[in-house]
Amino acid sequence: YAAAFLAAIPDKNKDYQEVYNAIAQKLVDQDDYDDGSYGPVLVRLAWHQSGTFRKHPSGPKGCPYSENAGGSFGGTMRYEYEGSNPANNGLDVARKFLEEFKQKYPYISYGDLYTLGGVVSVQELGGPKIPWRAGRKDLTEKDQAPNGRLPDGAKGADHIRELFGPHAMGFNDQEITALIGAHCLGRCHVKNSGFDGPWTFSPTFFTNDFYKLLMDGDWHIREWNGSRQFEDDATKSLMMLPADMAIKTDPKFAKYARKYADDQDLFFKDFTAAFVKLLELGIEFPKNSKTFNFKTLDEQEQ
Ligand code: CCH
Repeated sequence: YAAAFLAAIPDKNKDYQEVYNAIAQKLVDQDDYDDGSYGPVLVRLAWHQSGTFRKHPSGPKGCPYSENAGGSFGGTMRYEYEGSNPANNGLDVARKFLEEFKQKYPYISYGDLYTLGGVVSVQELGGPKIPWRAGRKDLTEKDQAPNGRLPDGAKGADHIRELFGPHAMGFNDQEITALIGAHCLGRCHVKNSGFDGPWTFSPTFFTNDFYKLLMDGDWHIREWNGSRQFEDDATKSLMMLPADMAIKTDPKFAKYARKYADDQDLFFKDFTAAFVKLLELGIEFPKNSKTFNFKTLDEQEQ
């Protein structure tokens, strides 16, 4: 096996808590975006930059990490091809939000910055602590993964398993179910995806509400001119994608969704492990590389 991308050992003088704080403070200062936070779109950027990783990329056979392996290592969504992938519609907003930090802290790579933005957002919006490591390196335009590796919201359980599963990103059913709980945050925008609306009543708070609403609520197909999506019977103000609904109707996914609906601590624990794995797909960190456990802004004030 060829080696995975080998991360650099971060210099001790590079203060990533400082970068964390700067991003977190901008989230607080610019609270007039969307539902009141850039956090959700930053989480989606971290995920879409990471989710292009494939164990068996369509490069030369037998060399799983050879070329175009994808993943967050190279920060390649800043380039035209990957940036304009329709699956990444709307993520220019997140990249623009973060760009000033690349200028201000030139030691941070784009891959580190895009993943760190997701970590800051999960933590600052009330989610679990996400241990994070630095050392991704900027790759070139040639290193962009082929488009078509990110999941389609209109599809169901087979599609999700194929794109996240052992032959693709390497996640099992439990991890897939835990990851999709990030839909507690944010919303769908017609101009980006053709879908519309938030999954929860509190799209700027990281909670297990996605599972509670999905599992305990009743859902019907929304009558409208847009893409096929579900609407809650109770208030007709929330949405689920066909892909989300697969988590309820597929018994193997539903088993975990039920647990997460009943136990937010368990969701936080499992989400953390799966999200760290996602952000580090295809990357080999040196043995002595440091794991950052960032303090939130609130914790630092105390
Ligand atoms: Fe997602 N997601 N996601 N998602 N996603 C969308 C928005 C967010 C799918 C489809 C969509 C994950 C998995 C999946 C977020 C985090 C994660 C949208 C709307 C679609 C469509 C985009 C728009 O219109 O702006 C599908 C399909 C899957 C899996 O099968 C995973 C995994 C994560 C993170 C761990 C977040 C956050 C958003 C909200 C973004 C925003 O701008 O509010």
